[in-house]
Amino acid sequence: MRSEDLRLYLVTDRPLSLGRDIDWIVEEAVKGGATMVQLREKDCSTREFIELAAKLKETLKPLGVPLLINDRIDVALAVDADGVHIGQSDMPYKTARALLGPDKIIGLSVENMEDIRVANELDVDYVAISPVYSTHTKTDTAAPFGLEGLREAVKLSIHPTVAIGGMNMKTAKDVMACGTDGIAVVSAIVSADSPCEAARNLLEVMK
Ligand code: TZP
Ligand code: MG
Repeated sequence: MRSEDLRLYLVTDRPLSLGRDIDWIVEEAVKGGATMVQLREKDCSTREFIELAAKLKETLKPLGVPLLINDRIDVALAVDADGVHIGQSDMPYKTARALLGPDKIIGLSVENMEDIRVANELDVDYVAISPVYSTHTKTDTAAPFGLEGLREAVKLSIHPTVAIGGMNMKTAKDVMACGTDGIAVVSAIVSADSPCEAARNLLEVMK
């Protein structure tokens, strides 16, 4: 994985997609410049998860945009996705790495400075600083880092970082100024009238 892939990282959310097809949202976002995609499904059968993932892989592969699967190592293996994103309560990193092998991307959410110190001892591909701001999209989060905390977290991490939680047109510029490699975005893209325009505009303010 290249750290540039983290620049505009789309995380999907079907309930927030205003009834539109996930495949369409992803395609539009990538047209607008999204650099990586994570399929995140919280309420979905395994079969449907695999079907969605296989479809997205077909869409993204020719575009050269990596597809990661949230939490589900089995789903990632089933569709030969580019990797997974795991949280602090998901499968332990070392177990996920053993199952996926050395070449897949594994990203890990870190929720405080201690999580970052622990991640520094692991060969994860990136860490997601989670959350930077509190957000309606995910309410069971740890305390937000804020900009000060994000700056410190980026300095402490030996791995590439992506900021998540409350990333939008108002926050993206200040967040990037903290030195992070990119932003991971849910609602500001999936709930936008035009996910393509939303992605393009975000990249513009991040310059
Ligand atoms: N993990 C930490 S915050 C978050 C996730 C999945 C949701 C971010 O959503 P939004 O709408 O971009 O604030
Ligand atoms: Mg998780």
